[in-house]
Amino acid sequence: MSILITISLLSEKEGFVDWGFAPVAEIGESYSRFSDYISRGENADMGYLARNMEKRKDPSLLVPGARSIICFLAPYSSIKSSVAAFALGEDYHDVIKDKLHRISLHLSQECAKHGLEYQGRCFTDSAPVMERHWAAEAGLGFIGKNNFLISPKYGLRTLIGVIICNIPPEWLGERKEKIAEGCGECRRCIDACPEGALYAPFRLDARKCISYHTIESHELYSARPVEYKGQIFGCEICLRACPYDRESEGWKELRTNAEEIVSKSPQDWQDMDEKEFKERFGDTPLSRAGLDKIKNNL
Ligand code: B12
Ligand code: SF4
Ligand code: SF4
Repeated sequence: MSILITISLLSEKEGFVDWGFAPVAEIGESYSRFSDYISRGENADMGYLARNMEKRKDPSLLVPGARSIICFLAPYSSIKSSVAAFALGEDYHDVIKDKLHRISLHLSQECAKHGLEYQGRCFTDSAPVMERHWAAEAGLGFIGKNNFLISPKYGLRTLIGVIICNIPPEWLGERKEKIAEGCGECRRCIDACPEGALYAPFRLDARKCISYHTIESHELYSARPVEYKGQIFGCEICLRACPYDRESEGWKELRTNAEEIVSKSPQDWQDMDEKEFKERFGDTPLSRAGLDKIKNNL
């Protein structure tokens, strides 16, 4: 069995809706865009984004001998609530990484049959890997003006998982063609962003972004820097404005708490104590912000 068939089968078995790969190379234009974004201070207080810049530019610094970047798309639901839909179940970092690790283990066994000692690492979100750039390079979608990796077939409700490994790209079969930009004259996402955080095509200033302030910023504000529009964790306005967005059930692991969250009133959150929060939401993305922050976001 070739490595190519192995990945297709494993990707399907794990429930990813699409996968593709690109050869490892230094990043050009996307990296300049990224470093300009950092120079303008648009990363707000996410200091980690400004670290490990050289690894972001050159993924072979993350995995010695790296040859291929294999990207996977994980679908999540379109359920609407005050919590962004990706956060309505288990923590996607854990769910996606478990799946990627299982795939990686199989790849290591396949490589051994071909006389290659496999080296590979799995990433989703938490490392200096430019995931949207690589998913676009792998032919899984185009970068929309709202910054999303948009799959014309599967929409925007996809999270990206990545394996960087030493498998030669020629073992992985034919590379998918890159998908042409699909926004055209549309600007709905920019017009919809309530705080002007998305202030021009492909330009997002996190200092004005509801998602940043409700998830990533550790500050407990006495005066809000932006209006949250009823969101207590994340924001989907520039996602829902997009004509490529569509209804999605997504993985069930990523919506296990949906019913409970949808039915919760602000008072229910206010009345919750740390013990209950830990029991109910300890293994979910909400724990990243913590209960005090969520109460501050109400
Ligand atoms: C930091 C971060 C955030 C920050 C800051 C985002 C920002 N743009 O400033 C905040 C907290 C605001 C955030 C919000 C969200 N995030 Co976020 N975030 C990240 C993280 C960790 C880094 C992204 C980053 O470096 N941003 C800085 C910008 C400048 O880089 P970029 O977004 O990668 O864009 C690059 C490419 O798109 C390319 N590019 C852009 N335009 C163009 C145009 C052309 C022509 C070309 C060639 C290239 C190009 O160059 C850009 C600069 O390098 C990634 C995971 C990762 N490791 O990549 C997840 C990630 C981007 N986030 C994700 C998600 C789901 C979200 C939210 C939807 C969550 C929510 N519901 O609240 C929102 C969406 C906001 C939005 N419109 O982007 C997903 C996106 C999946 C997808 N299909 O695109 C990612 C990939 C996580 C994952 N593993 O799935 N996020
Ligand atoms: S996530 Fe919300 S605040 Fe941030 S850019 Fe999109 S619409 Fe604007
Ligand atoms: S809303 Fe329009 S401009 Fe924005 S990403 Fe979607 S198609 Fe592109």
